[in-house]
Amino acid sequence: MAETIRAFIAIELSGQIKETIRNFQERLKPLGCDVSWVKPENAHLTLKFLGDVKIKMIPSVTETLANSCRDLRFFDTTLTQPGVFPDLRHPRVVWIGLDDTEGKLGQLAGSLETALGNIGFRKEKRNFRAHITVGRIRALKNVTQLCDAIKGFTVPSGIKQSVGQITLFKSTLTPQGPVYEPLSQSKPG
Ligand code: 2AM
Repeated sequence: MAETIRAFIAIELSGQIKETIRNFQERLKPLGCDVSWVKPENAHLTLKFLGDVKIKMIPSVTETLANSCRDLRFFDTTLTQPGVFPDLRHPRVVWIGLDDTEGKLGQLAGSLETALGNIGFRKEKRNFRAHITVGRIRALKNVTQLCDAIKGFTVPSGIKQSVGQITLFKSTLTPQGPVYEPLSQSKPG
């Protein structure tokens, strides 16, 4: 069987954003919900989840990312308010948003989707939503309190994230949680 690695493409986050995520989680943790919290140092904005990739495909993934980045111009986005997927009545994923009112993040994710589709990766069926997952709800325990606290949390305004580099990550699932390792970084041309 071919050797594979689990991989995804993401934007790495600033220290200030990770600190905001930590503060948000600290507000929610005492509510006693059954949530798997993302370690703030591991938090990222996923642009494309690749799943299991044959190791011999990695160079062509890296080349595709470099080509997709060639036309990218640096831009800034800002942190927006938190929310849940799929909705407040059935919360499964707790996230904090990144502003994409100009659609630049969506365009970046879309161009990666197309370029990676051309080398055989399956297209994502869900529409891109610019979000940072901060927790995954394991069981519906105390979720009303959790959702109230999420609605009541205000992310400070003006927390910036520059988008000028995308990272290909290897993800290793361990009993202590996922371990992410950057494999390559692509910057605008
Ligand atoms: P998320 O931020 O939207 O939750 C690394 O595992 C990242 O890949 C996760 O942060 C998650 O993005 C995304 N991911 C993991 N498993 C996935 C799957 N089966 N389908 C789509 N995205 C997935």
